[in-house]
Amino acid sequence: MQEEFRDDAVQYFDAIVVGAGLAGICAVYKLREMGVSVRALEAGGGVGGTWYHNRYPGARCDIESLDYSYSFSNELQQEWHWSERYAGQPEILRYINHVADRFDLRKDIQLNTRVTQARFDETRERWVFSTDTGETFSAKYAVMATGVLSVAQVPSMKGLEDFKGEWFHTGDWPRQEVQVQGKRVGVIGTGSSATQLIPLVAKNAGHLYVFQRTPNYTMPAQNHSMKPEVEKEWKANYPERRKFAWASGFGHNQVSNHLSGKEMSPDERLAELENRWQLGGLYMMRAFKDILIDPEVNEAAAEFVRDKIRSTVHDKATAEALAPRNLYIGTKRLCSGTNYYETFNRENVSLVNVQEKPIDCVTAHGLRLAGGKEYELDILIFATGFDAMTGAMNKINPVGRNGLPLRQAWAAGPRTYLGLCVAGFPNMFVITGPGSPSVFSNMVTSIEQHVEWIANCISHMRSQGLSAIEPTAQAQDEWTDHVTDAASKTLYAQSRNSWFHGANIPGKPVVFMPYVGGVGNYYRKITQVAESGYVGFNLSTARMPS
Ligand code: N01
Repeated sequence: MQEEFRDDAVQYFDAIVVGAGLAGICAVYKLREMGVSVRALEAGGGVGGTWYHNRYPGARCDIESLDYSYSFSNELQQEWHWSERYAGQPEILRYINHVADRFDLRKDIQLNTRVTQARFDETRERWVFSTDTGETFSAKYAVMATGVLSVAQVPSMKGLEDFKGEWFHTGDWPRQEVQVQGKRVGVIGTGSSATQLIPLVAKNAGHLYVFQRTPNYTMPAQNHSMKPEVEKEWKANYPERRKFAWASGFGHNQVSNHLSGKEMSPDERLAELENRWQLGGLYMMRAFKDILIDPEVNEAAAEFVRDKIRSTVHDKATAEALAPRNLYIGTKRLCSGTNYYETFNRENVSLVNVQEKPIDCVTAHGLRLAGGKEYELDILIFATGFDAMTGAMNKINPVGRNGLPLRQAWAAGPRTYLGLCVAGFPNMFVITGPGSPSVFSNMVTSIEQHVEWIANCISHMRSQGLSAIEPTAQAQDEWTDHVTDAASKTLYAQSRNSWFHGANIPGKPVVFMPYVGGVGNYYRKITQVAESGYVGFNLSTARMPS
């Protein structure tokens, strides 16, 4: 065989994994286990991805800890002790670091290294990566573990550069503690991050102003210390628990009610909603099988939550302002928090409606709304979300076959086959990409499913001497149509003003990005079919030694 030319200035691996969050760590573990030489390139100063950057006060997962963890090692899941039902960010970050150490993964992870370019070299059928450290890497496989909520979105606001106080984004929170004691703090946004942060900031701030544009529904998390009997039961039954999660719609062990809200009497419906409220967090979305399909059933749940808001918040006008209208519950990601609505009963908290009078600009000393009213602030917190699902990939903008940049391929919205691969981008795998269940699931389950698929695919390619794999345009088109079609049968299609649709980013195509069909069932079957015989893919045999 012909000897491949190797450039000393280039570092060669079988696979480059971009990102060392939960997905990247899992990919490094799995690929290394099968003898693939791998290097993960991570922009952050530590492993953890989302959990490294989102260290704002109150950051916490809303999937139960025992579920939101890797299943790939029984020893790991047996030995790790979660201290709370829903783990907070520091504990999840400790867990990820523990995994990196326990499996000796750090030697294959390069921190403080941002991938600035990725290009498919068609002659060699290899990916070439450039980084902000000035290095070049070459790899047969590009595994994009870039995260779905990893590009923080600071809305463009006039005057921000003139602000004399400090400002932060929840998704890019500093490592040192932010001192809010006695200060005038403004929070822009009332999504998941804000609803977790607000109660904790309110406890210490001199005064907290919450600038709300669209109220969302916030469930009580009902978090508590881990109950020893619960942990014991899980650890005794982990294989069954994981199996259940993998076969379920959402990738976890939350039990769904399989009845339609319409099959229940008003009293039964109310009892079920109360039960879900007490269970807390995302359990509400499993109250009825048609909660995201039938407007009437959805409205019953929405009104139930509005009543809870009214009975919690003392000031009537504030309660009404916090109660969402014309928004199907769950079609903007449901929030889960602790004492969120109660916080608005505090003397030092004010809700400011910026729907009627939007924020006009940032001034040297605070925020000015349209109409001229100004709020003086020492600290401004943007809880304004992310360029979700496509942001990180588009930022790298990989260049595939025929010089096609991803941004061009996705100009009208992301197109993938199964959320895993993109036509024209051979040997590039996206973990939990658009078109996969990802954000509608327990992310760890979806990550493990994708990593397993990728590992099996690479193993198949190696055993068959294949040099490149990519989906056919037809398979990708059919899958993308199916993703859209599945969403069109739900209430998501009628609530387009969310990051699920990319609507929070000016100029981004408004297209529903995740797959609502669930992790188990059809998606599992179709990914398995795709794996057995690689239906829907073009495969090529080696032109060059790899
Ligand atoms: O961001 P968001 P997030 N002027 O996009 C407002 C996951 N997550 O960081 O709705 C005024 O949900 C915006 O208002 P509007 C979870 O998947 C999970 O909170 O566009 N307001 C909205 O209120 C979540 O969904 C966990 O009108 C502006 C807010 O900012 C996802 O991350 C915890 C504005 C943004 O809400 C993102 O959540 C945290 C402007 N110019 C996050 N621009 C858990 O596991 C934006 N807004 C619990």
